[in-house]
Amino acid sequence: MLKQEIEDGQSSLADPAFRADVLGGLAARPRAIPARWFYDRRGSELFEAITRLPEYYPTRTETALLEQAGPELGALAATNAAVVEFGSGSSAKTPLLLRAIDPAAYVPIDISGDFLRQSARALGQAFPGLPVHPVEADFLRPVPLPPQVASLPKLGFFPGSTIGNMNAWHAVELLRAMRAWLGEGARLLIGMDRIKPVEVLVPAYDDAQGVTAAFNLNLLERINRELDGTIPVAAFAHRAIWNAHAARIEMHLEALRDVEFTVDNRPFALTAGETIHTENSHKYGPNGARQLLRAGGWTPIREWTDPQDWFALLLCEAQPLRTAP
Ligand code: AVI
Repeated sequence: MLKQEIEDGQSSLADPAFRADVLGGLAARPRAIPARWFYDRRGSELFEAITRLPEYYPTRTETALLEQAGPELGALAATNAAVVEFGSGSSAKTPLLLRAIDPAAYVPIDISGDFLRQSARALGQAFPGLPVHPVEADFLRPVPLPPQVASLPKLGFFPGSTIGNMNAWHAVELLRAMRAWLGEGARLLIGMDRIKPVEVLVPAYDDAQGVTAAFNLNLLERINRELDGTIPVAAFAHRAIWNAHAARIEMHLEALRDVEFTVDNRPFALTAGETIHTENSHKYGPNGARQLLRAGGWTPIREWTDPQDWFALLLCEAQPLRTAP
């Protein structure tokens, strides 16, 4: 560490974007910190634990949908396709898709290099003949695809309803960017969580074992660890709220008493009851889902849902854009 950094109490290891988002987010009204910062090592482990919770229906529902859709996907997907997965390929879902469509190549894109190499290695072992071309990148920015897959038809894979963590503006921006990277004629298989009764939604984000609470509170621990914070973590509580108007679950961290702390030597004060907004998880009805995809340049061509209509898997195509009806 440089002397000035020691005096400032700053760690030279801290990600400057994390520091900027936290300092800006704590100073803003309403206070809010982007959900992407949940995923340090501990946060990623806690998220994996969330996906196994009895209350967290999305993962098991989507996995069952993929199993069910497998044969049809195999028939619908282009032979010789390159599967391009946006996000990690560590889950059980990727092998299900790869087995169903028997692609010519697999391109996992992830921001975490370690995680990416680990899951690419595991998939390489499970599918020995399959060329795997990992790309370490933030897929929220333009992604150069490996030249080896340039001439292959593309099937994008964006499972987990991660699109729901973006507001409509950013979701459409991302869908359009994916269309630009994958090219006209490409297909996209995307998981989207449905609007459903609040009695199902809220426990999925506020489970009895407190795993989601630990996941949310870990953000404060991370700030203390990486940005020299003095946040009294025990003075905050996890809140999961269904915002019906915006059709989203909101996660917040609520101050249980008046608190004062510093982050990176900057002072902050919250009064009891004030919150820091940490995540949105948007849910879509059938029409809303299809409209969002169309706005992003993707035409839905097939849809699979579970009997309770809790989750949807949509196959879309980047058809030529037309203005005439
Ligand atoms: C990653 N993402 C789709 C999860 C969701 O359901 O919105 C993140 C999550 N947050 C709390 N539980 C799960």
